[in-house]
Amino acid sequence: MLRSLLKPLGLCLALTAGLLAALPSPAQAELRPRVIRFGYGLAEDSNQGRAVRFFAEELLRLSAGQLKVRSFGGASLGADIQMQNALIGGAQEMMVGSTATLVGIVKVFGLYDLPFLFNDVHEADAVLDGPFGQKLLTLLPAHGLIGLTYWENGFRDLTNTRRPITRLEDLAGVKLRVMQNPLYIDVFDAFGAHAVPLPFSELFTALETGTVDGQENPLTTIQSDKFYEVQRYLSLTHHVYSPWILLASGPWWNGLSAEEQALIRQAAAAARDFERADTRRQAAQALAFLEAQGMQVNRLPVAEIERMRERAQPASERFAAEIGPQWLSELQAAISQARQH
Ligand code: TK8
Repeated sequence: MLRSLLKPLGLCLALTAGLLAALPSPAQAELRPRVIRFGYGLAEDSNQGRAVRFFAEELLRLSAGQLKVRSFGGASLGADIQMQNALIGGAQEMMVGSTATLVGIVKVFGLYDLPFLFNDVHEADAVLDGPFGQKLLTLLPAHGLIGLTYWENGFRDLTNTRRPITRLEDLAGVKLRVMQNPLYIDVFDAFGAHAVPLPFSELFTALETGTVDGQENPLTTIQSDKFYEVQRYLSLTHHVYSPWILLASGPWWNGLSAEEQALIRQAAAAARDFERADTRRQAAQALAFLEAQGMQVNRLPVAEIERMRERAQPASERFAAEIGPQWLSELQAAISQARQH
């Protein structure tokens, strides 16, 4: 009896809920159906690809289906630098890529590439999400880019086909691909390697054909982009903590409503948290995977890491002087503060 009374009530409630959902909420009224072309460099099956898919789903959900991301992995829209320029020109809406390749636009971003800056990911999170990292993002809009948030690429390690790198001298004569960033060229030349700047999109082929002997990237990337197929030695140097940055096109961003911008920021923040957790999970398993693929792994003695740090010093000082020494002091202060917590 009670059940038969409740049934029509339930139906009625369901109908009302359906009607309410169909009416635009105030936020939705400010949303237009949009397709966002989002490019990235790594394989679709990578920590980068997974996070872009998470971002897309989150944004679709938050915007009730209005803001649709079309993602393009494997640098199919172009390498980092090309995509940055497409964003500046308004030909592409969003991307994620290395901060290191931004130096041609805002040089100060090279600060993150100073070797042995962060001791662990918690220091990196605190600095990137704190006032220092956010201040760097504010330098981008003047150049036609919006920096939304930092994701983790991770600590970089060395691979090559020549020999295990156990001390600096082992790098002598090794043709090593580096990112397109003068500080990397300077630092690896100072380490004794022959640094060759190349876009990430050309790296696998360059390794396969022997154009270069080696490269440096986080373990997660060595796994996802299958560098283990063409590289034998893996040396755990952890020489740089590399952030990724989620970027939007400035001209496009300025045409969005405040609500649309807020939803994109919200999805970007959620994707950052997802990405860091996912990347750290993968990083914890990647070494065993790479060993199982036949890579020969070595760690470096602390004294040898210390020698690398010293050898990189002049290049780091030259870079700090070029951008203005106050930037490095500010960054060092932010790191010290992060270390106290
Ligand atoms: C992907 C690159 C990559 C970076 C590199 O587009 O170039 O080595 O580590 O993640 O940004």
